[in-house]
Amino acid sequence: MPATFEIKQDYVAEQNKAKSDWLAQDFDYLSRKLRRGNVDIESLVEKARKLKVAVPSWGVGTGGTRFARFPGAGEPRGIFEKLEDCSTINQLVRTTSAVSLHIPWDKEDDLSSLVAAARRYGLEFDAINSNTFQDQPGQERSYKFGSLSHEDVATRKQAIEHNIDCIEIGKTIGSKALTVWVGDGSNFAGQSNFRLALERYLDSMREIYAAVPGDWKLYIEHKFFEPAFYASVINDWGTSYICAKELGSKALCLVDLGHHAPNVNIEQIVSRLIQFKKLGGFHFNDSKYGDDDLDAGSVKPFQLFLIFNELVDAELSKVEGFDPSYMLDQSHNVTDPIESLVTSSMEISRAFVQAHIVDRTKLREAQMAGDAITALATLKEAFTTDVSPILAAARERDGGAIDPIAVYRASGYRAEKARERPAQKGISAGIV
Ligand SMILES: [Mn+2]
Repeated sequence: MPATFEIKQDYVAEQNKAKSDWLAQDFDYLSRKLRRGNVDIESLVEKARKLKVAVPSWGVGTGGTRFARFPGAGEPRGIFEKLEDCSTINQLVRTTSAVSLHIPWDKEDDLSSLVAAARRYGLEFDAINSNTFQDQPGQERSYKFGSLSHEDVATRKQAIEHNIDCIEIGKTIGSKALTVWVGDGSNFAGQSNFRLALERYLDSMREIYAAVPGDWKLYIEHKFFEPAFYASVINDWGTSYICAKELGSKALCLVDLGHHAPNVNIEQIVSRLIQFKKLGGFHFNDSKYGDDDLDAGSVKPFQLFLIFNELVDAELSKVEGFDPSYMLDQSHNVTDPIESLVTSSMEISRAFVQAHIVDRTKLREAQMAGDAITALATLKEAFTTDVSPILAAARERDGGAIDPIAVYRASGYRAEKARERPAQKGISAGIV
């Protein structure tokens, strides 16, 4: 393999030097400010260093809409180049050492080379995602009218077998979870029998569940619309919860932030799933209307904070079995995908650290006293605290960049990749 451009560790360290004095000053100020509220800044830095967010392999390519896709320069042309970009993201932020694969988009016959490449980059494989929402070349039966819930038993069988193939791939590369999202649903009233469709889905999922290893998790991802515009089979968290409960302890619910109607109280859904031990994890993104594409924290940072408020509350309360996986799932249509994923991972860390600042004793007292003003003010105090110096210090201590976007841009990585990776006709990587 010819040597390809990479951002050298020395380069990151050199770039950090120019910012380290300012960081020390900001860190010191924040440290003193937090101490007034009996918060130890060092413990927050350690929390930030431990947080892990998986990057989606499909996120490093430019996404698109159903209208068009505008490819960027130097896009990865296959899974090995996607891993290279994922490694660059992790090198800068140090919280994204896991990559979530999507089969068949990332199908690779030589799995041992894939594992070796990941190891070389210091990456591991997170949940593996199956795909029965589009037809693949040479596929015998079409998913036009559904997959796991299809009326036709042979089509269901094909979709089940694909999921079992994904589990087999996952076993080889070290994944510990399968994420199943289906595009099944209907576009017209009367097109589908709701009850029978869900029964067929559950029957199919029971077969997949049986193939899931004992130390794995099976994530069920709900979505209220799209590609089906009248009704989705797994339309909401309630349906997801019921299916996870029907299937058994390995089955858990995955919450994709963009898969809810506007203004739905997602933090409350998260709380419910925590309470009933069915929260599997997240696909983080943000949304203004009905998409699931925008960068995490870019539209509703307070919502992201409130979700982490629930998660941190569960962590501190030591809720039994609480161990959610964090993944990003976005479509980058107008940005350099690396910059979007870097920024988004930092927003996840920001919300997580801010949620750790919440004075939970004060909050609880306000709740018991019926003091809504103080309760909200307690949350807002944490949410309005600029924890950037904590995040920067956590990155720097792990060898990452104090200012990841600045380092990335200064490195010329994208221009180098544009030279190394001339565009190929027909590449469709990145469509979510
Ligand atoms: Mn998703």
